[in-house]
Amino acid sequence: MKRALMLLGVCLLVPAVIFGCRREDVDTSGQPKEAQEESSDEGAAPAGGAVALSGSAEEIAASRGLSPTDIENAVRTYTPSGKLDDYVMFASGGHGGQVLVVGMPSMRLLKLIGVFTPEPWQGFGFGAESTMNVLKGGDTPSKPLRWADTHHPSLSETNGEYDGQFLFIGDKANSRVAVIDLRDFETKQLVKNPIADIDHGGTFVTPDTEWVVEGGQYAQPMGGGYAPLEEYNDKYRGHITFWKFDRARGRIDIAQSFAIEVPPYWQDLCDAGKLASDGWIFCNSINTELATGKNGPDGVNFESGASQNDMDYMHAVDLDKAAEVAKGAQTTKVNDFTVIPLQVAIDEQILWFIPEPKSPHGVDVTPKGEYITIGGKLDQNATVYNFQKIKDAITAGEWDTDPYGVPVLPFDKVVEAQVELGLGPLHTVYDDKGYAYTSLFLDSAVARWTLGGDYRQDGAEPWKLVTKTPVQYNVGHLAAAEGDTASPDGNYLVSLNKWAIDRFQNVGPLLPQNFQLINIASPGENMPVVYDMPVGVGEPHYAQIIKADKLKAFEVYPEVGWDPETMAKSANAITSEDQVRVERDGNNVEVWATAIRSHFTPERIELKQGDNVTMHITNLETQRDATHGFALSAYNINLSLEPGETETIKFVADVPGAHPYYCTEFCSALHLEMVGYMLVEPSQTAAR
Ligand code: K7E
Ligand code: CUA
Repeated sequence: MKRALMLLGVCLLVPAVIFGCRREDVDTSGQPKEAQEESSDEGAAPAGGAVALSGSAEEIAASRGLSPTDIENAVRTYTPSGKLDDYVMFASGGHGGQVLVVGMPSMRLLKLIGVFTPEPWQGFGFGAESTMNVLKGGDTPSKPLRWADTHHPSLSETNGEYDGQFLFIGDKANSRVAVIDLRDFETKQLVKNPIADIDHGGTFVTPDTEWVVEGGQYAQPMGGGYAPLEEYNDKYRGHITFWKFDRARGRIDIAQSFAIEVPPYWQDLCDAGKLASDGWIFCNSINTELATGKNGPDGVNFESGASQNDMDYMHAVDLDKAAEVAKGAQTTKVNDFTVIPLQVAIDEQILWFIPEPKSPHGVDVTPKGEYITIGGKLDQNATVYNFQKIKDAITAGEWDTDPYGVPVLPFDKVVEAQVELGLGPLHTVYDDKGYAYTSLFLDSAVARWTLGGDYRQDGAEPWKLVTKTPVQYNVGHLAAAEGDTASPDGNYLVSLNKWAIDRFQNVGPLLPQNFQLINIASPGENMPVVYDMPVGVGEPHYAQIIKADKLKAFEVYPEVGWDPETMAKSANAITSEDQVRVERDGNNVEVWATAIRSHFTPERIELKQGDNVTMHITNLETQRDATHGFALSAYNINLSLEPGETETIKFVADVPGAHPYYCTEFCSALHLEMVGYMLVEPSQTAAR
């Protein structure tokens, strides 16, 4: 403790030394020695004792039990009020069905975007037509879906660089893809895959965002038909779906999208080639054993049945060729969706298999596109493939076929390196220094290792483990700053950990997740965890991190009367209170209303039970901090009207009564007075 205090003093007194203090106080595990001592001695903070919150910095730190390393880490991440973050992380909200927007390095939650799940604050999914239309786009023909298991967010790219325009995210549970417009950070479109219930490899974009890739997962009879599991090999099929993105419209064009039928292996994660491998898509797979599960005590369950083979197959897809074939006559339609049949994919040399060890997970293309790294959940290695060698093997015509006739390239001919990392390697990201970082699920660690080829660092041995940093715990994905682009930034890495057993206050048996910020700015063995951020909404899976200055969101909508669905001025907008009106045609009533601090116009709306009501409300405000809400409990309506926004609601006035509607944002001193009455006269009274 004395030594800690001494170091602390030096570090605090000489800011330049703060970073110099680091090396001697951190062992190669990346864990601060002082913190280890502290936690074994006295615990991180005095329990029940008084904490000095006044006094010198040294006194406060000593009182809170902070080591010099803790203080360094605080200095690395602390972001004072009013100072903005350098990066913004878009993280999947997992079961929450949302996207989390997090500032980095402060790890402050900036926003939670409703995507697949109704979100009350944004009025997403509570009557506003613009949002109801989005949610309905993600429904099945028979069921409304209002939940999700969001997995992989993907920022739009131009020339392989994040351009800050759009964000996509996949819903594994319901095989859906969402489009979020980063001008207003709102969800604009959900598409439901018409040929499969469930996916996993969504979403990943091509370097110019022409295609949004959604790989499948659990095979089914394609399009949702029935077949007994005894007919699994013949009747069940996997898919890889390619959604065509129309950037000008900001929408996926379903008519131009297509899928490739693939064998009933379980396709897993995907990634898009870039630069050297532009035009290709890579997806790993599991269950090449074609296990079908057990029913009762006999037989083999999936967990062991699908883990027998030493090798599964990475699927390599020639997307340029596939896109050509998808326009032609060799395709079929499944539930009205274009599908390239498996045999056509084989004949046209669209689909290639590449052996990958053992129960693989993750497939991650290097920044310049020359290599592809695969993790193996039951392997100790990351396996690196060389794209040039893949092309050479195709040209050389040396391949076997799998039972479905898909060519399988020889492993030895296409592999570049196998790097022994530890237990349970999953996902890999890259930095600007020639390092790769792989999550080790079973080790609960992040491995840093060297790349070879053009990434090779002077004097460093290529394809070699450099160091491992323990994380807490059960790491899944990693996200690196600008990490999936052609030019990653380095600097920061986030370890997306599951079930943080002992990191936070106990909040009951369902454990928060843990985003751990790791400083990867220094080369070599130094890559410590510097911050923990609990995530209490769902398992986040994946995130992407963009430089903050690439985001150019609207401050307010460009014009009063803006429709966030069309991102243009609404035909139903009115721009002043003079234009407020109620028009009745039989029992169809249309209302044009406004909101401005601190009143709605009109404040009385008189209806008759059974009226078909259409109401357009325009927020006339043009200042940034002037959002108004519109809550009408009797009709389950809850809107958020951002400055300039026009929103439409439609309902049948089937609940008679005198219903107040009010503004839900504390918009002014007289916000509580921002209210109106919707009077719905009962029909029997009307008849009298
Ligand atoms: Cu969680 Cu990318 Cu769905 Cu691995 S996946 S962890
Ligand atoms: Cu408008 Cu409160």
